[in-house]
Amino acid sequence: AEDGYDLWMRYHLLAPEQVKRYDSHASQLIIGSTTPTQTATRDELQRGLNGLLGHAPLLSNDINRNGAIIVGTPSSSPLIARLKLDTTSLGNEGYLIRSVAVDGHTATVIVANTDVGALYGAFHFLRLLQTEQSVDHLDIHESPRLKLRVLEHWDYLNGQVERGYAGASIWDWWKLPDWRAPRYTDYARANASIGINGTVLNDVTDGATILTPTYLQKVAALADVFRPYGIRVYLSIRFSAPIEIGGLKTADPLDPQVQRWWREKADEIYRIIPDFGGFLVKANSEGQPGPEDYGRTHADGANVLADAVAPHGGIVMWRTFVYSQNNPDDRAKQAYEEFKPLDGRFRSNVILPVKNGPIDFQPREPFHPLFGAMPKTPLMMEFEITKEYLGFATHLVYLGPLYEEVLSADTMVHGKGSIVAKVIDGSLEGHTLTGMTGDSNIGTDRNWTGSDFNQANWYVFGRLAWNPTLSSRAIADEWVRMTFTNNNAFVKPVVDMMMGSREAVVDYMTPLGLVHLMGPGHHYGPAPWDASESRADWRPVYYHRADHEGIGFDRTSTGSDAVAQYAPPVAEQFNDLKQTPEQFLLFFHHVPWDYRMRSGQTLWYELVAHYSQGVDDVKQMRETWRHMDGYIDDQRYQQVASFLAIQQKEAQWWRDACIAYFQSISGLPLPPGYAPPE
Ligand code: GCW
Repeated sequence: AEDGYDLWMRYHLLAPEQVKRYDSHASQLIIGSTTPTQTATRDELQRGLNGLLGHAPLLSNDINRNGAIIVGTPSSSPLIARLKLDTTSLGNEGYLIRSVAVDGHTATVIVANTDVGALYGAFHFLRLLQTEQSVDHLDIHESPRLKLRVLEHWDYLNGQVERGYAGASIWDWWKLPDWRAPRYTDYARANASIGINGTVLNDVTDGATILTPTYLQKVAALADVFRPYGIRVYLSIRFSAPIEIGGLKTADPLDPQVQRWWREKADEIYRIIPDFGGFLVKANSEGQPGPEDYGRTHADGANVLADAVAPHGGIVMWRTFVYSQNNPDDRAKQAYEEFKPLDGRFRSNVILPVKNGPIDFQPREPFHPLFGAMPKTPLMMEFEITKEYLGFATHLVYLGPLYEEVLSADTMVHGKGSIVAKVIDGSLEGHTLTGMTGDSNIGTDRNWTGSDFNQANWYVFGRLAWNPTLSSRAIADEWVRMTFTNNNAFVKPVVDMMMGSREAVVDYMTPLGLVHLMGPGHHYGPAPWDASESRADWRPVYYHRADHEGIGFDRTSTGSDAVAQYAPPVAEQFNDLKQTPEQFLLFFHHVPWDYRMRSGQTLWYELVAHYSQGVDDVKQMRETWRHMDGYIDDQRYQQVASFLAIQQKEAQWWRDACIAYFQSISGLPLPPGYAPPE
């Protein structure tokens, strides 16, 4: 049955003419199997080629016919060493795939400096076949642009997943460390196939229990399963752990006892997990404990942990998503205000995850002003893969365009071209500690992610973490081919549908720069009127600020002046009503309802038009999908169709609720000819 479990690694038999085409490039497989990673690579190639071609190539030690596949490193394979390929620029994780002649025979070599690099190369080679690309005259040279490519699981030890819409946590803590579910291996394969090399197992607001000896044994078991696939394990830690499980009176980072406690805890962890990645921390945010509880800074807090893991080569990811205070002024400013002054005060093994936008993973936000603002500190991108604010599991929203929009946004800190991708790949300021982290959408659902199309968001995250300048359309294209079919009659319309899906959700939820109109707490469905939360900055009304005159949050120099956190050319643009891109209009400006938009329409009419457009787009998506019947298996086809029906119903709910509410505030009539809600 096609339940989506195999993700993009389906390896179904290709069409006969494709099999024929690739057969001549897969006659023999020459690959070592002395390390666990080599074995995993061999198994994957055999499984993949067996599936795609109907038979696996002969495993051999020597080349004796045309069309061999030779995999390995110069140090593990004498055959590869003899080729004298230049691998210096590949680093530890890169690879070459090249068509060569060896001893008078044609061959494809997959070469790296490490076993894991070769594994990545093997997955790339399989992808070429899965997407029916040529494997003649190959000369591929790949290495990751970012060092840390991390999935962050917001999983609690009780199995619950914060903002998870795909079932429970896949970590079965009760049965670990003894039972290592096969699913852990499949998880590692999926991640390795897209280059993800780190996983944070527990939620950033999880307690301190995971640091106790019993749980560390369980963590070590998972680390053992992941290690052959090049994946390191990280843990979220609770800053008050020295009190909670250490019996200390304080967690003050400048207290010598606290420092010793963290050092000893790190030593203990590395004794059983020698390649442990390090810690992830959410401190002094949304009620979490942190160094500020003791009058210390984020740098003091991060550094005590950094010093503890440094002797073992570990790192600390110290999150910048902070808004501990009730923020009557402007929550969007807080991260910058707290962190910018600390630039240069962090140890060299600290990296700061920064969410893509200054609020919180909204359907659209401008890029976060911290990007480019902390030249002396490595920053990593934090994207949310799980669709907390984008319709949970059912709505079809491909996040590639969102990620790409942010990565290609120009911070202008060193003039034109200072794009966010260059901040996080380290090239703008010369950092070598670089990375991207994604808040995972994975759970115990058979299809892992709650819907088939949500798998694409895991996929695109990994591909962009490998290379943040890739095109989200190209990634969607390869994902569709691997996940569904190579039939162009399917691929083309489905990729178009995916590419448009993000703008659709922006339109039916939060057009023109609006944010956070979702129901507080659960974040599902519209509630722009909601003022029930005790905290001002948890109320939708705090964000849209609609009144009789107009709508939007004034973040200009006459308002909260959040624009001043951007580099001058960007600040100037956002500060000016006329120059602000309309997609960010209400994020930066409080605009009169009768303001003339570029289209010539009033803001009010345009707002209504966007909501309608969003619904129309979803109708169009359903129509597109209706024509896809028969191209793929019925099981997945039907579920997507049902989910699109839910999405349409809910897009209408969003449109009608938001228009009705905003109309009650603006007091304006609906545009002439506006169709009444069905
Ligand atoms: O988006 C918000 C979520 C919280 C989450 C927080 C964070 C882990 O609503 O559930 O907590 O972000 O990123 O810390």
